[in-house]
Amino acid sequence: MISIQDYNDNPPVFNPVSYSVKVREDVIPEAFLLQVTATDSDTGSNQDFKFSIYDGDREGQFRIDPEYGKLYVHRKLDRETRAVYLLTVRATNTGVWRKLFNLAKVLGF
Ligand SMILES: [Ca+2]
Ligand SMILES: [Ca+2]
Repeated sequence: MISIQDYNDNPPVFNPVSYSVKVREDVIPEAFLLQVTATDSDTGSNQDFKFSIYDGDREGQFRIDPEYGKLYVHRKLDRETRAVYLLTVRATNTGVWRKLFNLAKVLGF
């Protein structure tokens, strides 16, 4: 018998790859906004990945749960300071060999 071992040749894939959410400026910190979703077609530890905010949130206004991809408001928003956010979120394989990743866009307005 020959058993073929899995190699990490597939990055996590977002589905969908873009999201949008309307946010009220008086939303309380730690309010849940939306959940991004991704899947990885490898097996074992090669299909494990974590979510992170990759770009678009220099002020740290948002926070993402690394395991489940739930996006939260982290700090109070002020529409008069900034009315639109375009975040790039990333799903990255956590295995030791290859850190494959993909990106998705989240528009908040
Ligand atoms: Ca594979
Ligand atoms: Ca993978």
